[in-house]
Amino acid sequence: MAQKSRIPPGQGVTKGWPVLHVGPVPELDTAAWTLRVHGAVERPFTLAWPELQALERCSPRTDFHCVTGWSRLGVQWEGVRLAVLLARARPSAEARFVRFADGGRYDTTVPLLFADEAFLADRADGRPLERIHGGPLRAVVPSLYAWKSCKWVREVELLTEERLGFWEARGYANGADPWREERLI
Ligand SMILES: Nc1nc2c(c(=O)[nH]1)N[C@H]1C(S)=C(S)[C@@H](COP(=O)(O)O)O[C@H]1N2
Ligand SMILES: [Mo]
Repeated sequence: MAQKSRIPPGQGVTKGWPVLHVGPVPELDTAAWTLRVHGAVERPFTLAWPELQALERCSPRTDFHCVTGWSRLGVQWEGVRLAVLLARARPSAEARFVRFADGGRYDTTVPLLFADEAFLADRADGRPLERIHGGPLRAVVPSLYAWKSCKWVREVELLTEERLGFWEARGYANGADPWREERLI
């Protein structure tokens, strides 16, 4: 029963880890890699890979629900909480949303209310995050459908107004709550 209550309506558990994204896996070199934190913040900054690695770490265990119907339970992530980055950037009083972007075509935005649970993961299940799953670094917003968890994240942008992301602009329900089955508009 405890197990069943963890699975949102219309979802089925997978033991594997399907790979889903639009376009090619980006070519990335951690030597040239940067993460930019900007937008409606008092102190925008850009981190190089070693600087990201030096930040306070977290290791949340979360479930991962894809809107196409699979749920992967108990992923053991490691990374940096979004809150650590935001404490340094100091969102302005008007900031309401946080947008994650991969530097290419993909982006997605969530209300700042989710900032406390969101994190940036560079390891999963005891190994460096595989490139196909968004390595070297992906965003994770555990309580929302997985399209809100931007792979290959390069940019964290604070917004004062909503901006629809790649899938949200193509008919996905912006709320993305798996427990309410907010799948398509
Ligand atoms: N940059 C980027 N991030 C992305 C996507 C994408 O196309 N590009 N797809 C999203 C979707 S729809 C899903 S279901 C998850 C899948 O993550 P996975 O391939 O690690 O299972 O990544 C999300 N993050
Ligand atoms: Mo998805």
